[in-house]
Amino acid sequence: MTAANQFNLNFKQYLQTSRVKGVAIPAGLQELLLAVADTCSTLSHEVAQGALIGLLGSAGSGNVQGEVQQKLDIIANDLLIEGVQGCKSLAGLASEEMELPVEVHGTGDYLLLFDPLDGSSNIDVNVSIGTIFSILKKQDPSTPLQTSDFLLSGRHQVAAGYVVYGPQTTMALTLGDGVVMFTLNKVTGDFVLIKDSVEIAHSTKEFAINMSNMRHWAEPVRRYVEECLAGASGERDKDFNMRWIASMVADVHRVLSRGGIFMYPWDQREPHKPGKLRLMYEANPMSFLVEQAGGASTNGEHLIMDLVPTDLHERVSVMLGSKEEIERLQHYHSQA
Ligand code: AHM
Ligand code: MG
Repeated sequence: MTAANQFNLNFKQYLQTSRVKGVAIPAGLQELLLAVADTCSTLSHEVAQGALIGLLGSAGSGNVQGEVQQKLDIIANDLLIEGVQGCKSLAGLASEEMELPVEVHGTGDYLLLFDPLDGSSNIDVNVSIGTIFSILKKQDPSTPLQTSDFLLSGRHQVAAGYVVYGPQTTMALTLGDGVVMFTLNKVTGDFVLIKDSVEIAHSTKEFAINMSNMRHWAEPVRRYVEECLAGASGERDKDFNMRWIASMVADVHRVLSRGGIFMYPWDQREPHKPGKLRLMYEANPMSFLVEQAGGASTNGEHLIMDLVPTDLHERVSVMLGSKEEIERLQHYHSQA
């Protein structure tokens, strides 16, 4: 993506002046992206208030995935729906928190998918959480919205990003021509460009995985991590560092910022499920960002972006980040 090379551009100015592979961003897409960013700006404010406005704790309900919903999961979901429903270009939306898609302007051009509040287990302990979003082009805008309209591979995404609510509120975005980052100016409520051409270094010494599941992993993942743990005295000839935030947004933000890999692979705790994370509104948008930053993303056998979903809430095994490490993991899977 190219825009006037000024790091004081706000998000609206950025969208108006950018070219994606030489082409201006369609007005309808600009409108939708701005609505998402504005809602995340509001949500950032709510997140920061926490207990002061009674936002912490469980909502006492469950979502379609059988997971306990936190109050903030529901608030974030409602805010996003309300924030984008005025967008004429939006045909419909789907969320981690709702079983079925919601029609917005049925025959619009775009479909929005989101995880309104990723990292729910971190809400009450004041650790970074976020919002993940993916935008698809509706294949036939003339037909009424159906769930099957959403079931497209990640390669069909026209935009994807996340907003991480941490010490700073930062948004990463790709429109298919590189990755850019914006930080929220909490005084003006504007996202301001802070980084263009985000690149993930091809090699790394840092990995992220929930080690408590080690005994349940498949052999290729165990082999990979054991080699990392063996450090300079083992196969890898270098010492590795490990991080696990338990918010995919925050872990992927670290990977985009300083390299590394993030894994939430299939494991034997629930062998019939392909993984914990959801393909359409977690793995696909993150894979689009990572690929656009020069990294790679796989389920072990296939690039995640190539998977064709059969279910809106489909789960997937995820390994993403620095290219050399992902290639190594793919190689171990092919040998197993
Ligand atoms: P969520 O969308 O319900 O918050 O679940 C997804 C999160 C990811 O952000 C994170 O990587 C993972 O779940 C952490 O899981 P675990 O607690 O098993 O380590
Ligand atoms: Mg999530």
